Amino acid sequence: MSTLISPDMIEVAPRQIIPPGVPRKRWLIIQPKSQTPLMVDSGKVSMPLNLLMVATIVSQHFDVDFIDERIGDQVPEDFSPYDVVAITSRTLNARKAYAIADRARAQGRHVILGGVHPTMMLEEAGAHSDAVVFGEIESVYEDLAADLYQKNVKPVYRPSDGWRALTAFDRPDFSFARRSPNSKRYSFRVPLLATKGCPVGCNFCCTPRIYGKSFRIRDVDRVIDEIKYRQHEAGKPNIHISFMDDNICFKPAFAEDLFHAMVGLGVKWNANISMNFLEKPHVAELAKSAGCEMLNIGFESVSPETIKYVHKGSNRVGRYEEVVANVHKNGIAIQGYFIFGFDTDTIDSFQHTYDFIMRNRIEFPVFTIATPFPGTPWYEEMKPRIVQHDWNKYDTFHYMYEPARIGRDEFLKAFIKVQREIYSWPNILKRLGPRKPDWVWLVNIAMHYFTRRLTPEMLL
Ligand code: B12
Ligand code: SF4
Repeated sequence: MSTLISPDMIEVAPRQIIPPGVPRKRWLIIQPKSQTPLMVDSGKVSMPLNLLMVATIVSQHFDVDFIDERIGDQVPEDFSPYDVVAITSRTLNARKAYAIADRARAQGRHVILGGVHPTMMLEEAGAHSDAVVFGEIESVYEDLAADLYQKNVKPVYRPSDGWRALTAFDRPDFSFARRSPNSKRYSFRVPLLATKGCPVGCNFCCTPRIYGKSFRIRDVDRVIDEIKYRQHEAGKPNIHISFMDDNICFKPAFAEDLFHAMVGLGVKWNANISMNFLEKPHVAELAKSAGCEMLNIGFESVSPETIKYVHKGSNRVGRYEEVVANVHKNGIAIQGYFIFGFDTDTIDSFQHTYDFIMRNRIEFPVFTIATPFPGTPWYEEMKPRIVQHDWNKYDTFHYMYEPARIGRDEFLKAFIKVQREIYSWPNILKRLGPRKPDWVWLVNIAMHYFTRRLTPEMLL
C-alpha cells in the first residue's frame, strides 16, 4: 500500500544561518535625509516602515542599530562597531546614501544598499556597495544573511523563484525607531502594510518596474491582529493608521473583507487607492464605516489625453466628479495628486485643474512636476531632453525637461501661480467650507505659507 504525502506535510528544517561558534554580527541600518529644500523631509516625518521591516527580519540573526537622519539622528564618523552598514535610498537621497556608503566601505565595512533607487539602478548602486538588494529584503533574506556569515557576499540579491507570499511577513518591530531620543519627530500616524504591488502600469511609476504585475495580499486576520497590537502599544483604540500600500483596492474583494473586519475597531486611517474602485458608491461607504478619514487619489491630470499618455488605465476623467462625490458624501477627505509638465499639457491645463479642484472642493491637493525616475522606460524615452541630472532634485518639485507645448519660464510661473491660488485664504475657506477645525485645516495653513515662499529659482 502506498502512502500519499502532500507537500504541506513535509517539514523543512530551519536553515542554519549563524555557523556554530561564530559570534553574532552587527548591522547599522540608516535612513538618510534628502538634501532637497522643498518640504519633503521637513517637519514631522512618517516612521520608515521599509527599514523597520528590514531591522525586524535582520534582528533574527544580527544585532541591529537604527539611525534616521530625517529626525536628527547622527550618522557616526566611525563605523568600526559594525560589520554591516545597510542604507535605504530613493532617488532624492541617493547621493547622500552613496556618500555614507563610500565612507563605510573605506573603513572596511560590508555595505548593503536597498530601496527603490538602488533597485532601479543596480549598476550605479553596485559601485558604492558590496551588495544591492533588488526589491524587498524578505524575499532574499536567508541567502543574504547566510552569505554575510560565510563571507561570501554577492553583488546583487534578487529572488530567483518569485516574490515571497506577503502572509509570511512578520509584524515590524517599531522599537528600533522609537528608541531614538529624536523619535518625537515622527508623525503620530502608524504605518501599516496590507497589500503590495500595483499592476496598473503608469509609465512614470517605479512600482510596476520592480514588482511587475504581481499584487500580493496579507491575511485579513493578520492585518487586524497587527492593528489591535498597535492599539495595545498606544494604550488607546483611536490610533491613526497610514496604509503604505501602493493601491489598497486592487483586489476589491480583499479590500471589502478588510474594511468589513475593521468596522468597530475605532481606528482612523488613510490609504492610496485607484479611482476606478470609487466609481462604485459602496466602496467609500464601507471605507467610512471602517474609519477612513482620507483617501489619497492620483488624479494626475484632468486631461484624457494626458491620462492616456501616462498609461493610467484606472482613471476615467469623465467620472472624476462622480468619484469625488462618492467620497465626499461619506465625509472622507481627499488628498489629490496632480502632475504638470507632460508633453500633452498646455498652459490651459493649469486653469482646468484649478477649476476642477475648486468646483469639487478637493481638501488637500498636491501639485508635482512630471519626473522621469531612472529605471523606468519613460526615463529612457525622456533622457535626451532631461536637463536635471542631480538626484537630489528628483523630489517631483524640480524642473526636469521642457514640456513640448509650454516654455520653461511660463511653465514655472504657472506651476507656482496655481498653487498660490488654490492655497489662498479665500480659496482654502471655499474648499474646506464648514469643516470643523482639524489637521486638514492645519495642512492647508502650512501649504498657504509654503506656496508663498515658492520662487521659480527654487524649482530649477
Ligand atoms: C507610502 C509611500 C509614501 C509615503 C510614506 C513614505 C515613507 N516614509 O516610507 C509618503 C506619502 C510620505 C511618500 C512620500 C514620498 N514619496 Co512615496 N511612496 C510610497 C509607496 C507607495 C510605498 C512605500 C512603502 O512604504 N512601501 C512598503 C515598504 C515596506 O516597502 P519598500 O519601501 O519597498 O521597502 C522594502 C524594500 O524596498 C526593501 N528595502 C528598502 N530599503 C532597504 C534598505 C536595505 C539595506 C535593504 C537590504 C532593503 C531595503 O525592503 C523593504 C521591506 O520589505 C512607494 C511605492 C513603492 N512601492 O515603493 C512610493 C514611492 C517610494 N514614493 C515616491 C516618491 C517620488 C515620493 C515623494 C518624493 C513624493 C513627494 N513629492 O512628496 C515623497 C518622498 C518622501 C521621502 N522623504 O522619501 C517614489 C520614489 C521614486 C524614486 N525613484 O525615488 C515611489 C517609488 C512611487 C513612484 N512614483 O514610483 N511616499
Ligand atoms: S496607479 Fe499608482 S501605484 Fe499603480 S502604477 Fe499607477 S502610479 Fe503606480
